Amino acid sequence: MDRRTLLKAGAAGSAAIAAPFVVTGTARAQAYKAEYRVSTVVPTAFPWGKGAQIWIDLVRERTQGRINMKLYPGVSLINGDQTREFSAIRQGVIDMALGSTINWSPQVKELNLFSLPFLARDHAGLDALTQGAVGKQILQIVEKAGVVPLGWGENGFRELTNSKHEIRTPADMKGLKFRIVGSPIFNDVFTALGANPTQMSWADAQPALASGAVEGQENPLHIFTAAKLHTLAQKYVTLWDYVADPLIFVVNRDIWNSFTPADREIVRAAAVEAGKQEVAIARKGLTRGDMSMVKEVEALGVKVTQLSDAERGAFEKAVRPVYDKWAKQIGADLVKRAEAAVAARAKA
Ligand code: X2X
Repeated sequence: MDRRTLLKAGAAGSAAIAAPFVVTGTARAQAYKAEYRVSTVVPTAFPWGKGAQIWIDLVRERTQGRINMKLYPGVSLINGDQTREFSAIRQGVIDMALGSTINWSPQVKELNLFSLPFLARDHAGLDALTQGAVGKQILQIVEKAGVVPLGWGENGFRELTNSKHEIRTPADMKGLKFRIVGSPIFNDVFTALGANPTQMSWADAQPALASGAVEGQENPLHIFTAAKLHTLAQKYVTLWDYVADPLIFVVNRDIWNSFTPADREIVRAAAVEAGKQEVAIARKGLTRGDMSMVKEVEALGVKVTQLSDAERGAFEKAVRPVYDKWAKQIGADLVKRAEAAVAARAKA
């Protein structure tokens, strides 16, 4: 029996229900599944996986186990193909997720907003985007695209790493083979910088780095340390903060509709709370007052390069045509609103 049939059976109060728990007493009986499968790309050794687990634990506790969620990291429900995650949630192959805007942007073009190079600039800029009117609009777009969004988390600012030499200028990237993530905007950015980009999943990236098939990649420092990228020949890191990668907590629409209003509120509030905790974990050691994460990476024998504003500006200038091209595809109005929100941000 598939889930839809199960829900109908539940509504009709059929004895054929396979779910172990049925909520009664509301106008319509709701059939709950024995387990709700929560997808992430990385497991609980990473802030991202931790955030999903916090959500899961909060919901279990507050529903007395009525809603039993389980983490499926490695996008294992779709064989690691992270760019298919959004479609899989929409179709019900995945019940719930804490997912990256990058991975969902092939289906929701507006999510490329966050991949516009050098848009967010810093944590305050990212907060100005996700926590304000722009963030609300993005969640409405995600909802229209067919899933129920509940709140924001964060993977982090994506930094440049490679096995060959220090990168301080776009010229240093010339010809270097980079693994890039699944949205075509990354291909445009790395091509504009003179590098040689190849799109592949995170699962494929690690063996490709190990074998030297690719020489570099870009990911937040918490991904770098948890995945031990220094053991995959990544000896040079450049902190350029070119793209911030937010995460969104979502639920499949049919699953959402099957919950009682009270349980929906529990699931939503738990996502918002887990998001707040997760963002704090993702920023640990990467704030102005505490940059201990940089020391942690250096202690691994890695050279960490911090750019001056002028050096960063050279990268920004080189990718400007890509920014302008994608701003049109994302929607000029949305991009303007986002730029204004970042410009008006409270500077820490
Ligand atoms: O694939 C990546 O680089 C990762 C883990 O950061 C995302 O899923 C966007």
